[in-house]
Formats: sequence, structure tokens, C-alpha cells
Amino acid sequence: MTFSFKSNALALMLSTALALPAMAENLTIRMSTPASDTDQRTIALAEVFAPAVADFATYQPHYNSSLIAQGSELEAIASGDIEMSIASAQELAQYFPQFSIFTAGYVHQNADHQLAVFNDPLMDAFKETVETELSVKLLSVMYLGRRQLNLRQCPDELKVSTPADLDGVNLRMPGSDSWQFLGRALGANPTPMAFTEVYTALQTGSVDGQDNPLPTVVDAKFYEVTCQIALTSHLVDLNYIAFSKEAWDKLSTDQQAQLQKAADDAATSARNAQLQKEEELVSFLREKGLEIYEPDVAAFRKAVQSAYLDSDFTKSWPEGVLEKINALGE
Ligand code: KDO
Repeated sequence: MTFSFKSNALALMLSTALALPAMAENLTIRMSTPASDTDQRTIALAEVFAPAVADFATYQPHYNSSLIAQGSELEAIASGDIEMSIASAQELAQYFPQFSIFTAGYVHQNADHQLAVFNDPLMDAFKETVETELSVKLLSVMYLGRRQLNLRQCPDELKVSTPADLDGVNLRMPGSDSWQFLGRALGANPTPMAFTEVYTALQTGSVDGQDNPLPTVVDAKFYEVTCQIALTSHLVDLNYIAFSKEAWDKLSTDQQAQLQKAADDAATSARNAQLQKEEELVSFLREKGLEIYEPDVAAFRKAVQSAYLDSDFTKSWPEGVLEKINALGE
């Protein structure tokens, strides 16, 4: 009798436990990024995302690549060393070449277009591949901004009008194939380098320039060690909020919905802040002494687009996706 009572109770306990949805009580979300704590994306994560998940998760950010080297964050999520990052399409393209479509110059037209592309069903297959093959969920898209050419040389020494003017210019680009290709497509001589090393490289002259959106030029103080910005807007750049599937699966359905909303809200807040900064910072940078001007953007667009279309990258682009992306734009 006793035995049978105990085993019934045990069976009941077990079946109740199995029927209960997963519910994390305190999940630690370690997030690593090359960005600083004053970057609009990391501010939004700390001020919008973190409080919105605080009842079941502790957000633990690591800035300036202090935990994981730039470009290794996805691997770190997959191996359980961190739970979150803001990952570039270029990093994803290293695992899944089809992501190179989002690394190509002049494909995304603006922040709204970028968002429409991310939320369109065309992204489903991309997201699913990352989730099943890397155990990483792409929750939202964060707008980094329009990348511009930021050079040490002043325009009296080097004025940029067309890609031909960048011949021989040592342009720092982040360190993967798709970034290097973009640097070459712009007409420059690309040099791979981690973000955290760029300031010193500009200061010492080991590179002639770098490309980043205006808010990054200001946040990283590149204006202190450069003289001009040519507004090529060659890449409407993004980072995805990348999240560990293993951590996600520990959450209840409600917690997952809460975390998804927190990520979306943070991305919206960061996008608005970044757009506003892009507007405002032109005059700030001029006050700091930089010359800012528009080169022949049509010439850059033509050269960059044809470099991509003539390259092997297009072979990995799923059929019809470029057309769908274009159709979501203006
Ligand atoms: C950079 O290294 O230039 C870059 O802008 C690349 C982006 O994908 C992203 O990693 C960014 O750096 C960092 O978040 C720092 O802003």
C-alpha cells in the first residue's frame, strides 16, 4: 500500500512537472558588443530592453568587445558563452553566404526599408536557417545608420567625387570577406581591423580612413583624428538582435512574448535616436572642423552595384529575393 501511494504521488508530481511550461526565474543575459555604452543601440538595450525583462532576467552587457572579440559573438552564443549580441549581416554571411545580400552596398534604401525587409516573409527562411543551424534567434533589426567615408586627409589633399578618387586609399573595414569586398567596390584599398583599434590607427596614420555612420564617428570620437566625411551613404547598415535559442527555450511562452516585445521596443527606440543623431550631427561635426560634403553618389552607386552583380556573392542569393527587397522600397 505504502509503496503504491508513494509511486502514485511521484507519478502525479512528475506529470505535473512535465505539464508545466518552462518558466525561467532568473536568466542571466550576457550581451557582448564592440559598441560602447554611449552608443544609441546599447543605450536602448540598457534602458528599454533590460527593464522590460527584469522580472525574469538579468541583463549583463559587455561593451567595447571586452568579453568577446568582434566577429566571434555568434559562435559565443552558439557555444553558450553569452546569450545575446547585436550581430551584423556580415558576420552571418560568414556562416550563411545568402546573408551577403544584406551586406551589399545600396541594397537597403533607408531605415524604414530595412525594417520592412526584416519583417517581410522573405526573411523567414533566413531566420529559420540561423535558428536551426546555429541555435541563434534573430529577434529584431537595429538601425546602425548610413555608412559614410571618413578620411584623415583634408579635401585640399584628397577630394572624393567618384570611386576613382579612392584609388590607393587605405580604408579600414571590419574584418570579413563581405566587408573587404565592399571596401574594394568603393574603389579603395581595404584593410581589415577590429573596431576597437580604429581610433589609434587613424591617429597614427596606419590607415587613411574608415567608414561608419555619423553617430558612430561621434561616439567613437573619430572626428578628433580625421578631417573629412564624404557622404556616400553606401550602406544602410544594420545589426540584428541575436539571442540564444537555448536561453529562449528556458522561457515560458509569456516570457518569450515579453522578451520579443522588449527587443522590438529597444530597436524602435534606438532607430529613432540614431536617425535623429544622423540629422543633428552634421553641424556638430562641422563645428569640430570636419569638411562634410556629397560626392557623386550616383557614380558610387553604379560602381558598387555592378561590382556586386558581377561577383560570386549573387550566386548565394536566393532566387527572387533581391527583387522582393527592391519591391519593398520606394
Ligand atoms: C565597425 O566595425 O565598423 C562596425 O560599424 C560594424 C558593425 O557591424 C558593428 O559591429 C559596429 O561596428 C559596432 O557595433 C560598433 O559600433
